Formats: sequence, structure tokens, C-alpha cells
Amino acid sequence: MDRSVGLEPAILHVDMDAFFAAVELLDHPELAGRPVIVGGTGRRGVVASCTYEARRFGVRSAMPMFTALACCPSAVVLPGRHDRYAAVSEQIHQIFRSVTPLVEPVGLDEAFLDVTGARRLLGSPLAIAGQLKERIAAELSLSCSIGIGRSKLIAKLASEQAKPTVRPSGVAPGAGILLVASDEELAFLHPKAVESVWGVGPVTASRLHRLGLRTVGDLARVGPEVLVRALGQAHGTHLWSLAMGIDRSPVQAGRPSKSIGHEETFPADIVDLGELRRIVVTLADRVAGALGREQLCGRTVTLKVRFGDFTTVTRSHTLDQGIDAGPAIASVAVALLDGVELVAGVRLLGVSVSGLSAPSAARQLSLPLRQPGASDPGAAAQDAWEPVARALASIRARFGGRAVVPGSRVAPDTGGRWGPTAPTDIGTAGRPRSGGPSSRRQVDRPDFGHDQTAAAPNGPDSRPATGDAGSDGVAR
Ligand code: TTP
Ligand code: MG
Ligand code: MG
Repeated sequence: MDRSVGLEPAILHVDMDAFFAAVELLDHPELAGRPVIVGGTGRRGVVASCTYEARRFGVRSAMPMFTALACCPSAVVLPGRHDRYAAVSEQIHQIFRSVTPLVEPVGLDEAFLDVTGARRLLGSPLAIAGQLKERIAAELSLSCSIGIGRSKLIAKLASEQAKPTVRPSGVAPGAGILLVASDEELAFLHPKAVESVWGVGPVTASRLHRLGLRTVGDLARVGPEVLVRALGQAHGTHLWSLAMGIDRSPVQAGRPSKSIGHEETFPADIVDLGELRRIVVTLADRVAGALGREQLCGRTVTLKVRFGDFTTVTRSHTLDQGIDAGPAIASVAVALLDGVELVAGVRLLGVSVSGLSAPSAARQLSLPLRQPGASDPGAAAQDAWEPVARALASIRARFGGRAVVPGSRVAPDTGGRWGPTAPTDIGTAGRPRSGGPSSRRQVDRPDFGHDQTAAAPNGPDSRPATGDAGSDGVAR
């Protein structure tokens, strides 16, 4: 008999503390206690992770490195080693999976675990969290924070609250584990800023602020109608539910990365369209390589263009069939680029593919895709190219744009990244609306100057996808 039937859901959110920086400290124990920053060391480098000691001086993730060093000139700055973090991440996720198969990874350093059914064997959710924390400390010498609640929303916010806190006077250890019981949920949730809820990025937040709504409690009190008027039906009702503590999004076990992408920040803004196209092709190639390694294909291609003033445009197109070949991804991404009004020099370009699945056997038979210009592609390859051709026609019809160049392999490496190339879960940055192109314009936070696009870690811009992504187009 399943004794978990009738039990309240118990969801854990586990997030490593200062993950990249903590891994660096493992390998450089002599730096313990020092402010350590991991990030881009170039002129436009950005902080990826920093120890809590560095945070005492005001250093934060995503801060330009020159600002971080102005806050904390004594900081030790280390370039990232993505492979190392990925290896440690795999060990962490193995520990998660030893507790329950219901693990939803969110980026490298965090996951949701549904332990509702694990209680029978392992004890209360609090006991399970304690065992997890101890194992991660004992086996990996790393520290994590764990939130426990009935829903992913509450668990995530609880893990954030369980983190160490930083004051100018020093770092105070956090609770480490925080359980929010169901009858405490609203008291826990309502004092929090609206930005702490999924679906509230900078654009939504400023709309809410204009209405005088600053806390989650304000959203709950004002009622769904006001939120629907301000944000539209889907986003408004969803946000109201969350404000009432209602989040039924399940822990999606074993879910593959929501998307795979690469992006690149340039040492100087680029205005030349030809160069931008070539970079898009290069990025698409890298995405294809990452898809190949993970044996995935994806239906939605998203292009991200960030201008020198940080204004960011994301454009997506969903094909009627998954693709995984570099030229196919490149063709769609270049078509999307051609529809973007290049109002200023471009600081960053990103290409990602989402809507991931394993390529179907039928599709694999038709590979390789026809390379543009190839003489006799063969019927099968032509079939495989068909969805791309349809996508291009549809993108041109929708966005207009310049002549679409073929996705040829011209690949100057423009550099400017701080870390090695690696596929990353880029959350749902610019999450495409299904079934067609989408375009949004936003000003958002600085990039990290490296390949890892918003990796669905902490922070209001990086929530796992739950329901409506809202109108911000920021990573949820
Ligand atoms: P986070 O879990 O957000 O941050 P953290 O683990 O460094 O610190 P915290 O204790 O607050 O959880 O992100 C996990 C890793 O993802 C982080 O170590 C580095 C990477 N990352 C970036 O590269 N850029 C970013 O802007 C953020 C937020 C994270
Ligand atoms: Mg973390
Ligand atoms: Mg995280």
C-alpha cells in the first residue's frame, strides 16, 4: 500500500552556497576566508559567483567585474572552470537521485526534490533534508541550503531564506534548512517583495510598483481583477494564485535541460551585419554540438540580441519538427537576426534551442541535413530540410528582413567569454510562445560575458518555468 497517498506534498529545493566560488575554494584551500570572485577577467567581464566574504563588500552575481573590484579591491578573481563545476554538479545530482527519483534539476547547483513518497523509508521531510545536507558536506565538502514546502514556489523561497546572511560586520550562517508549514505559508510569503515571485521580472515589477503594489501580500489583497487588468489574463491570474500560495507545478523528474544555448559578449559593440551573421552561425554550430552530445533536438530556436545600452531583444521561432544540425539552426537564427532592427551596436548575441526531445528514429534516417549549396541532397535530406524552409518563409513573412544568408560554417572565434564552452540550461530566457515567432524588447541585467546564459539559478530573473512566463521575456 502506498502510504504517501493522502499526505501533503513535500518538496525540497536544494541550492548550493556560492557554488562556483565554493568549488574553487575546494581546489584552493589556501583562499579560505578570503573574498573570492569567479567571473570574467576581461574588460567587460562579469561576476558569476562570489564567496559570502566578497558579498560583505557589496559584490554580487552579474555585477561588472570592474564594479566588483571597486567594491572589494582585495578580492581574488578566478576565471571559471565550467567542466569542473559540471563534474561536481553531477556528483551533487547523484546524491539527490539517491534520495528520490523525483528530482527536477534546475541549472548546475540546484534542484527540486519531491520527497512525498520517500517519507516512508527516509523519515520526515526535515529529516531527509538533514541527511542530504550532511551527505553533501561529508562527501563533497560543500555546503547547501534547503527549503521545504508544499510547493516549488515555497520551497524555493525557503531555500533562499535559509542562506547565510551578509552584513558589513560579517557573514552570519543561515538556517541551512527551512521548513515552511502549510499554515505558515501566507505569513511567510506576503511580506516578500513582488520580485521574489516567479513571473515578476523588471518590466512586471515596475508595472506593479506603479500601482503601488510592492509586496506579495499587496498582490493577494488587491485581487485577481486588478492584476489581470495590469498584466493580462494569463499572467494576472497566475500571479494572483502564486500570491495566494497556490503553486501546483509538479516536480518534473528527469526533465532534460529546458534549452541549450550559447551566447557571447563582445569586447566592443559590433555594428557590421555580416559579422553578426557569422557569429550567429558560429553560435548555432556550438549549440548543434551540444545538442549532439546530449542526443537531443529542439523545435524552438531563440535568438538574443543585446545592444550596447543593455536593451535586449529576443526572437523565437518554433518549427513543426525538431532540428539539431548546425546549418538548420543557423538558418533559422540568421533569419531571426535579419528581422531585428539593429538600432545600435550589438554587445551580445545568443542562440538557443528549446522544446527539446530525443530525435525520432524517422528523423535520424533522414540526416544529415542538406548543407546549403550541396549538389544532390537526396529526397530524404530534402525532407529533413523542409521544416527549416517553412520556418524561414514564416519568419520572413512575420518579421520581414534582409536576404537570408545560408548557414555556412564561417566561424571566427570572437572570444570574450570567460569560461570554456559548455551547454547550459539557459532557463527560459526569452521563452518562446509556442507555434510562432515572438519578439520582446526589454532592458535587463548585464550578462556574465561568457557562455552560460541565465542558468536558472537564484534571483528574480532566473526561475524555473512555472505557468506563464509573463511579459518580461526574462529567464524564469
Ligand atoms: P546561484 O545559486 O544563483 O549562486 P551561488 O551558488 O553562487 O550563490 P548562492 O549561495 O546565493 O546560491 O548560482 C549558481 C551558480 O551559477 C553560481 O555559482 C555561478 C553561476 N551563475 C552565473 O554564472 N551567473 C549568475 O548571474 C548567477 C546568478 C549564477
Ligand atoms: Mg547557489
Ligand atoms: Mg542556484
